[in-house]
Amino acid sequence: MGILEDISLLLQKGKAKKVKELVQQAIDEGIDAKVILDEGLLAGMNAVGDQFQAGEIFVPEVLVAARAMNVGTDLLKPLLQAGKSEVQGKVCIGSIKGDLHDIGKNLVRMMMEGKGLEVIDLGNDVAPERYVDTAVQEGCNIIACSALLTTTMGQMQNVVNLAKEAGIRDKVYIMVGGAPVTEAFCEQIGADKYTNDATAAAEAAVAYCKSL
Ligand code: B1M
Repeated sequence: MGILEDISLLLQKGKAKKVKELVQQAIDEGIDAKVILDEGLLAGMNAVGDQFQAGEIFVPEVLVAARAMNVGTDLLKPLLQAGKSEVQGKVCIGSIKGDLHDIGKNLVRMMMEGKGLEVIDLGNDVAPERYVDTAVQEGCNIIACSALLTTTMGQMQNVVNLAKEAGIRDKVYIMVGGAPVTEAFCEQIGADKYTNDATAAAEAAVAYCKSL
């Protein structure tokens, strides 16, 4: 069994200390940080999701796996952020109202910061008003919303509507993402950009800011 599979399996068991050791070992062996993230940590987290859906594990097990994921991601952070560029731009990001999932949102923030963008992290369970108020007060170029639940993604429509009401719709680029979100949904709610992963989100944010 390879080291990436070991990382995935240990993450599924919530063994944060072991995950940390193996992620460090994988880094020392010269495995690319993105590969460790995708084929080790994220593969493990997806398996956790499948087991949870199948009723084989429950919320406490998912939580310890999430903790192990965060420990591993922290180690990869400096490597994933290498090669910071000098782009100017301010983003406010959060997991949408009703949604407590923040691992994906944290990855998006990390990748955006890694590209040199200034990111205001509003946390999770963020009301649409808060994104828009922050964008107005802080002069954000981008509002970035993450949703992991089909029951919360609809709140993103309220962000778009409120940005219109606040008169900032033409000044702010609204980005959406998260597992249940799609390109079609992005178009349907009148948001500006859907991306399916953190790297693509950061690249799209940079491309937008450079176009200003
Ligand atoms: Co929950 N959960 N969870 N959960 N959880 C899911 C999402 C679920 C799919 C599991 C399942 O049933 N298979 C399911 C949702 C079903 C649905 O709506 N379709 C689910 C459920 C039902 C629930 C609860 C309702 C369970 C309950 O209480 N009965 C509950 C809801 C709580 C709430 O939010 N109100 C709940 C709770 C939890 C925990 C708290 C235990 C924990 C979250 C811990 C935390 O985040 N701090 C948790 C977890 C960990 C998961 C799974 C297992 C993993 C999610 C994750 O972190 N993935 C998840 C199953 C799964 O996804 N396979 C599941 C790794 C992360 C990196 O991926 O966030 O998708 P993701 O981010 C990706 C992309 O989506 C993208 O970039 C990342 C990759 O680079 N991305 C963006 C994300 N945001 C973006 C924004 C962008 C662009 C890209 O632009 C702005």
